[in-house]
Amino acid sequence: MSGSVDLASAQEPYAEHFRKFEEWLDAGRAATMGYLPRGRDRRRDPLRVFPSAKSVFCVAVPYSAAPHGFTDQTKGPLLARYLRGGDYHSLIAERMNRMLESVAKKLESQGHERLRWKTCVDTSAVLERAWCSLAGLGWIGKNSMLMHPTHGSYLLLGVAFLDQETGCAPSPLRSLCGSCRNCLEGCPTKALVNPGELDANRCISYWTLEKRGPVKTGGESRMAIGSWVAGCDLCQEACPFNAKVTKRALSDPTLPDNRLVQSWEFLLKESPENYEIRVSSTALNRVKPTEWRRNLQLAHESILGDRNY
Ligand code: B12
Ligand code: SF4
Ligand code: SF4
Repeated sequence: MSGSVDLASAQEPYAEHFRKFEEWLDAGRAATMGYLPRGRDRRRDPLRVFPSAKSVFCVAVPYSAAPHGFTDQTKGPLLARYLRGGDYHSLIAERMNRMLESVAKKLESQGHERLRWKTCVDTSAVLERAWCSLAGLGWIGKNSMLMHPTHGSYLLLGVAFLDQETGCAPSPLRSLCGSCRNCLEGCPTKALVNPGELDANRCISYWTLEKRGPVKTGGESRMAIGSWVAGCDLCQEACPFNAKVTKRALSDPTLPDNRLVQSWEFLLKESPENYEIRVSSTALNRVKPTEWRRNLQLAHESILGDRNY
């Protein structure tokens, strides 16, 4: 799915997104993710990211909704679904660049000025969900995900600032969450503190993907990690808009790319060097061997209640 929106016409609704972002930062919800407050001014003003920006081209790319890892927790761990396959940062950016290159050539052949752009796939100080929602690709669900009525939330986003206008005004989709609160209730650590507001300090995804050093969780929270070793999909699994996409994925005969799926036995014996080589072409490469080891230990202890590592 793709869409676009001009910066001039998006000013007012974008300011509302940015206000939410600032409130979130000021409430300490970003935990130790220092790059978020550091990029505050660039998120406020996209011209600081790409000085000639006039519009934003956005994509939302679905990924397999089939569980990623072992459903029998005693055999092996679970990983977030979005980590399946190659590293999405480069894959989506390359795809967007190819699309924009062909648009640029077409425009040039029609006598227009050469189009220039900057692609950002989780790599720059950009509020990707905000831009994708303003470009009409979905609404922001109570789990804070960009949601689409047919495709649910198992979507990865990409944004490119263009130096020409596309003539598109903001067209956010109306929220279809209604009175549902499944995601808030389904989060085992109560990290969704209000509809659309996630406190990273309490989130398994943050603990396993972003937090450096020890994860200080005790009792119930520690047990809530379950077999998640990288990311967490529970607030998405709880969502009725993902039920259909999951059913479709489970009945798809093509085998998903499960290169990261390994048993506890394999993982607990694996050397840090081997881990780095094994994950180098995937988005898991963001998790360094020390944190990976910590995640394995936390999850294994949470599932099997022992320290057999
Ligand atoms: C930091 C970060 C995290 C943090 C914090 C998540 C969070 N909810 O803020 C942690 C590590 C916890 C995380 C987890 C995940 N992440 Co993340 N993450 C990011 C990152 C780098 C920045 C997000 C950010 O700025 N957060 C701060 C909050 C305040 O901003 P926001 O999430 O954009 O929220 C906006 C809306 O909530 C909006 N809003 C909310 N309610 C309302 C109401 C109204 C009326 C309005 C106007 C606006 C509004 O205001 C905010 C500003 O626009 C983005 C990439 C990027 N550059 O944008 C990926 C990104 C958001 N993550 C992504 C993914 C896939 C995940 C996980 C699913 C991974 C996993 N399985 O573990 C989980 C999902 C957890 C969840 N429920 O959000 C995708 C989301 C795709 C989608 N469909 O939405 C992104 C866009 C990466 C990408 N390029 O695809 N992530
Ligand atoms: S990713 Fe997991 S821990 Fe974080 S808000 Fe969603 S369900 Fe809760
Ligand atoms: S679980 Fe319900 S409230 Fe949460 S995002 Fe999905 S529809 Fe919205």
